[in-house]
Amino acid sequence: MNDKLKIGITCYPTLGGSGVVATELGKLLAEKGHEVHFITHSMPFRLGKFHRNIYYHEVEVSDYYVFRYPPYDLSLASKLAQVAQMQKLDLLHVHYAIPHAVCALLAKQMVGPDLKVVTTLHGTDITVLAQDQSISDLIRYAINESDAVTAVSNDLIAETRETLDISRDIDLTYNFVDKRVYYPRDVKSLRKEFARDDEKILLHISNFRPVKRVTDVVDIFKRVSEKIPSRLLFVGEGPELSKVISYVKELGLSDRVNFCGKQDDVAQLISLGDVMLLPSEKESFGLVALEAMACGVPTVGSIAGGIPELVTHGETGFLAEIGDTEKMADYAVELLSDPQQYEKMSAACLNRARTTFCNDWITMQYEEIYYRVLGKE
Ligand code: GMT
Repeated sequence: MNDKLKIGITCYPTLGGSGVVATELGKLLAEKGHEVHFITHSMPFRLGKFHRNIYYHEVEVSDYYVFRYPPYDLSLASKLAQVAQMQKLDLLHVHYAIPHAVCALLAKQMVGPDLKVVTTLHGTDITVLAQDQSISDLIRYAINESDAVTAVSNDLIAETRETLDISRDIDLTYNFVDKRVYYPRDVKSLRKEFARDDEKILLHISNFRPVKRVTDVVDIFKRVSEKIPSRLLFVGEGPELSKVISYVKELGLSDRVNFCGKQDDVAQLISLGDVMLLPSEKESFGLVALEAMACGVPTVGSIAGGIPELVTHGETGFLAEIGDTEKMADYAVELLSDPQQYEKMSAACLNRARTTFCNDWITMQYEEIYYRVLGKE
């Protein structure tokens, strides 16, 4: 089946992994000839320059004086319906059940049943919001009423079923990275600005939310740096940043830790690293570990959520129980002090990223889901 489709995509345009995956998917679908319409409150941050077949429709929130809270959800639903009708969209692919799937279902009611709704679950609406009784019925409704639902790991599918008592089909569609962007970059001269030749570089990239356990990253690094000359690069910003900066100072590590702030071209920075640290408490997938894998950089992290589906323990990285920073540090030391094992693991990373998580393959899976809901199999 190679009918060209008209697809509306809604995501959190500025939010970490889910925004990146939604935007990259849109770009890949557009390259394949589909017409893609992003319907979001601001330009998705990875969209960048002009792309053929891609259109952007901004959701403007009405701030009428009777509203105590500006109704973003209603503005989005109304914009989704308007764009769907005007552009004759075949389907809306929304990322996150709350609020996006609920808004898409409302738009479908307005437009008619031919407009299909595909919802992708990324984690937080299941692992956090669904615990809240006041909203869990709405999340269940959004999931059950979507024409198709996908989730980014088997772990998230299991948690969705268990938490919300859901029995409908949920398609597993792993996250992916674009192999033309994520590959081992030649960063020899840039590396000199961050570390001496005899030093290893450990990396952590996140939005510094409490679930990322960023102080564990510092603990792991402290132990590693006692045995191996090394440096730690932090990329990203978020609520725990000040706490982490103080902790680094308190442990006397300031001269070996760089805070790089928010960065766009992370493939370049990841290629500087020898190990990615991801000791999260919750992680439905862990896109950053895949970005590292695609650059040949193994991850040392936690056995949390979907991470073990992505990082094969002993092959493409090492995993320990959440909070076991001692073990994670031991694994990192083992890896960094054995060049042969490192080379083997780095090669396994490249191979796994280019097969199981290949962008062509995952894009095709989404297309199959679209054709299925449209009855065009
Ligand atoms: O991790 C975050 O705080 C951001 C969040 C997002 O919406 O981008 O990440 C979630 O979706 C990503 C893309 O599917 C996954 O890689 C992350 O694991 C997931 N985060 C959590 O489950 C905490």
